[in-house]
Amino acid sequence: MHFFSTLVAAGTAALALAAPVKQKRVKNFQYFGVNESGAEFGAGNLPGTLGTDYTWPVTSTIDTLTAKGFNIFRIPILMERIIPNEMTGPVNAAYLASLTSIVNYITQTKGVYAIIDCQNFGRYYGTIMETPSDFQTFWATLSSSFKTNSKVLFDINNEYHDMPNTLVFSLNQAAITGIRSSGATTQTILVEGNAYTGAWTWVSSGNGATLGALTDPNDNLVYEMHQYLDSDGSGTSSVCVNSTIGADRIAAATQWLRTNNKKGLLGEFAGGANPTCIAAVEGMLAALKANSDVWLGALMWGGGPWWGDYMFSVEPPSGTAYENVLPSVLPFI
Ligand SMILES: *[C@@H]1O[C@H](CO)[C@@H](O)[C@H](O)[C@H]1NC(C)=O
Ligand SMILES: CC(=O)N[C@H]1CO[C@H](CO)[C@@H](O)[C@@H]1O
Repeated sequence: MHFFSTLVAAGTAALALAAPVKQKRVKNFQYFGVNESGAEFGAGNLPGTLGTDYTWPVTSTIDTLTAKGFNIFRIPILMERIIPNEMTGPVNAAYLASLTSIVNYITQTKGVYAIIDCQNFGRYYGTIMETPSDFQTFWATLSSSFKTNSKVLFDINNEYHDMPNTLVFSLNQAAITGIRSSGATTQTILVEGNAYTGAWTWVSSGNGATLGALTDPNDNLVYEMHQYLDSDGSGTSSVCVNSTIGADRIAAATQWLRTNNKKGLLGEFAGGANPTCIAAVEGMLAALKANSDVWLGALMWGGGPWWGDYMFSVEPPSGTAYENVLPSVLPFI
């Protein structure tokens, strides 16, 4: 009886303490979640047909993963679908309505965070974006629809690659300016780098040397990096290099974040459903946790209703990684 009432008292105290906290953190990090693919599928067919070329994440998955403790979902979209034909044009109302619906479900119904991610690799209609001022207008238009929702994070562009670092800098800076000018001043902005924004090459690619100088009038930038654990770091093989490769590959980026007084988010990671990869993922998550002053969290790649038997599928109820990798991730979040 005494034991029981102590527990009740402790629980009540914890509730009383927890009540004023507005932001919903996970235990070890500010953010931990899953990418939810679908709306960026079928990029070879633009604009594409909903239900044939692309789809949207399903709310039951958000329910399941939120119940497991995850508090952030990254929603990849295509720039050409949200603002077609030219970056300075208007939004496509139907695509925006679907995006808003899933974002509102995540942020309002579930009370957790949603990342709006332009999954465009620094390209628009397949061509490297060369005009930062157009990209500034693009982001001013897109962000204005979400400016009152502080649980949204804006992910400027997914995985720039094979373009000048100076252009990556200019595009990011223009997008930051566009977002803030639209009145979206409370949201975190996620900045990605060149070389597919790999954590393992953040310093060696020159991303660190160029992107550290980005400025935000609202001082709310987070550097988003991705890390896969196969030999070329591309996330195309279920074989990981070895059991320590996760911790090894984030070490230099961790040092860069700390030295430069920046915050990071590991926006994509995955490993195959096998013991070496699971050990490598666990080692990486332990290293992130040990450095959670600079790493705000991480997101698994990836969920979404159309992955089928994809090796990294975190989609409930039977995705390969949902069944075999996610249970090893949960203790770290
Ligand atoms: C894993 O591979 C990395 C990269 O080749 C190497 O630096 C590290 O020492 C290896 N770890 C083990 C335990 O062999
Ligand atoms: C590792 C991996 O699958 N990365 C994917 C990220 O998302 C884009 C768009 O869905 C894919 O093209 C990448 O392969």
